[in-house]
Amino acid sequence: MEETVLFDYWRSSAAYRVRIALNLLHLPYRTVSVDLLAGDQIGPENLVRNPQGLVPTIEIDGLRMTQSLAILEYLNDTRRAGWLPADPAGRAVVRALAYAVAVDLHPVCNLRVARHAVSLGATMEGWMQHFITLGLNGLEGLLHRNPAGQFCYGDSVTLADICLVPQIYNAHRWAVDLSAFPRVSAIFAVLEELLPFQMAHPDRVKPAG
Ligand SMILES: N[C@@H](CCC(=O)N[C@@H](CS)C(=O)NCC(=O)O)C(=O)O
Repeated sequence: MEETVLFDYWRSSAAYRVRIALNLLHLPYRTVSVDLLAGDQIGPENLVRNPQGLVPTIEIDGLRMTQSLAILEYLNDTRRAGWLPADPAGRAVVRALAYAVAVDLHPVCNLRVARHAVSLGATMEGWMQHFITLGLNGLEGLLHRNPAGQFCYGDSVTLADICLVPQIYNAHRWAVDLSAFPRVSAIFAVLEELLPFQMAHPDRVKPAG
């Protein structure tokens, strides 16, 4: 069987999503670090694998893939992970929760965006706190529409949970006040106890040195 390789950066929340997914599936993989602070993402080697100049990229099943949500859906479909409900309405709800984090909140907090904002006079902390708070506020409201269950949607892990945990890591990193988000906080408290999530935590995968 071909080796699975994840091109990753320890603090990247998009890569963190994929690490969680691989761990949930017990899929062994090797990591190649792309140092975002050193600019490796826009170096020629990474641009060949990821023309957007981003992480993550994964090599799996003889394929090379980018975009964490697309990777999660590929893993879900090929490994029958069950990260999307069986019914179309449920799938739409879970995707909406995942997109609220990965498509709306996360991109404005991306390194290249935040650095540009800082060059225009924002502070990194102020920018992050503003947009993470705004994004989590919307997510909290969406979650209250489906209050049953210990996770974002019911009692099994979905794409939404895989997106939530890296975002809360970032919220903690930037000292965002989460007291106004009780449902987000309660779900996170359950998820952070699960081993596949713990093993994907940036502190567990940070390269030595
Ligand atoms: N939509 C992409 C986003 C990937 C992304 O934004 N990656 C960030 C790290 S979380 C990155 O590589 N940033 C490098 C940069 O901004 O220069 C995905 O989900 O894979």
